[in-house]
Amino acid sequence: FARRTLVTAITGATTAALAMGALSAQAAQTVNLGHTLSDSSHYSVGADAFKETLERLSDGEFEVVEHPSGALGGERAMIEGLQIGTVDLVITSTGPLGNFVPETYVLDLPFLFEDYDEARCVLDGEVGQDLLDKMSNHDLVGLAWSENGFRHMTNSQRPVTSPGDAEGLKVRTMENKVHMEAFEQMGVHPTPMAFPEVFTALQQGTVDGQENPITVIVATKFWEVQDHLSLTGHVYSPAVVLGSPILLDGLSEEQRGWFEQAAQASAEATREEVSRLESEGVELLREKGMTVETDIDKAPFQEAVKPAYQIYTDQYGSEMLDRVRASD
Ligand code: EAX
Repeated sequence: FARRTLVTAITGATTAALAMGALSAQAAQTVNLGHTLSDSSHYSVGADAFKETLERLSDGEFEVVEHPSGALGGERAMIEGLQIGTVDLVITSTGPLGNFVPETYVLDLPFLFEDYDEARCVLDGEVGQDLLDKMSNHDLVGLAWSENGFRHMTNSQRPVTSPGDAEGLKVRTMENKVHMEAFEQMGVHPTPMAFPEVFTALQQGTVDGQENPITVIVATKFWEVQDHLSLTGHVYSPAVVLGSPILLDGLSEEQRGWFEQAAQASAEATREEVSRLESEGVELLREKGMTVETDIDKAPFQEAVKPAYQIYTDQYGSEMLDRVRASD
């Protein structure tokens, strides 16, 4: 706690010094950055890195104010905010993004990536860049691919080690039709919901379960309302640093470059935190009383969700999927 206070004091002093330096020229322009997770989460680590980098590179010309815990709304609402300019920057999963940029749905297919290396490699390569570029056709600026992590299932009813165990459970999903389709194929009842509502829905028993990366389960204290965790790793959940075109299109090339570098630094810091918590987090969740099923045979889950691929390619074709598969 003392260390945290000291860090805050130093950061505060640095920010004040930067701001005073900038004041002689012009007042710092405040930009807001929203995300749905708590201020102890990997997104917050990413937000801190963004703030530090942008304020340093711009020599105090910009000041970043972080709004964690869904203070600016759920992810879908914040993306809408970017389009109309009420929100400047967002760190979000791809959960609701396909509703705006359908090209990103390919990334939401279950069991698409084998491990973190493979996912990061695709997102950092040509396909990832292409998807970021496409966002500008939908009134969004894709700044960098960040990370949420591999998603795992939790529920309040029973340990789950097979699709049969999961059958009949009411599970909150993100507002993403590729995810919903996959869960339906698995025999669970998908209930789409914005993240800020999930904790209460679990607490009140509106839904039996949810699925999220270890990082999110830890940062949201889901152990208080969920007894069972299964390391299904059924889908990789990318995150992305998005900007508002209303802010970014008005900047000089140099200024825009600062935002791009800040987003890159944010993504790197977030990925590091995901990797760190991936192992430590499971231990913590056990200590908090959750049963943890680690030995999951993924084959029956993969088999169960297979029709989701056909449904995806019927609607969107197979070009993006082929490109992802060719580049990992
Ligand atoms: O982006 O909605 C979700 O379950 C997301 O994983 C979470 O908000 C982090």
